[in-house]
Amino acid sequence: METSYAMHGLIDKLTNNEITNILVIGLKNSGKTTVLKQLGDITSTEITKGFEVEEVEYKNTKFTSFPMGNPNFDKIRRSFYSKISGIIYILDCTNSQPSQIIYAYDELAVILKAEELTAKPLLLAANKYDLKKLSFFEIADNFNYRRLGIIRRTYTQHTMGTTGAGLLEGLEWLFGTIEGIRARNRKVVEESAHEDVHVPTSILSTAVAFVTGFFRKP
Ligand SMILES: Nc1nc2c(ncn2[C@@H]2O[C@H](COP(=O)(O)OP(=O)(O)O)[C@@H](O)[C@H]2O)c(=O)[nH]1
Ligand SMILES: [Mg+2]
Repeated sequence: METSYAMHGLIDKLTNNEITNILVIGLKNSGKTTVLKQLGDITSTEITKGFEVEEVEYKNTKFTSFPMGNPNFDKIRRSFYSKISGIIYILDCTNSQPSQIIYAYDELAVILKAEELTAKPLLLAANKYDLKKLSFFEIADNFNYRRLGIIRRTYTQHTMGTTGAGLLEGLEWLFGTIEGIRARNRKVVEESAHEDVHVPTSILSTAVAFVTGFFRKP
């Protein structure tokens, strides 16, 4: 499939062999399975009746999709959160009834409250735009991005699960953002490693100077 080849090139370029887990969520029928199929071969596991986890894996990158809207399964989904680097939320653009889009928003907001997901970048895939295209304005009007997390990076992209249109652009943003976060974290680690060498040495040399000074006294 064309999208998966292009996507694989993107992953090769951006993930530097680091393990990357992407959480794919969306209400029933939003297009999760259809989108995943564009990314590669799906492995599907029925954890319990009516609860299916789907995975697409390419090298060190794994997309895992969980169903929503059933509190009984929240615990299973949560156990996966600490490994996640980024989130794709699939929104059905044909759900243009205000009550539907508010429901989609509320369900997402509940998931994003999890501490482990703070600051994880969110790609909002406004799917099925061939059928009914909610404008970015209409989406933004209903999706209160500030409430979804002030420091979270969010990007909205129109997609078509059936053809893969828009997916690559959205993933380019998501992987680029994840890589940016990693690069910053590496920098922080390097800087603090530098401080580690500096701070104890100065404390140590002060202590040594004090002790040797003490013993040198007649
Ligand atoms: N027209 C159109 N239909 C889509 C698109 N994406 C998914 N669908 C259809 O929406 C239905 C539900 O999709 P599915 O992937 O099963 O949703 P899931 O429940 O979230 O896994 C299926 O009939 C898909 O063919 C799209 O972009 N355009
Ligand atoms: Mg499905």
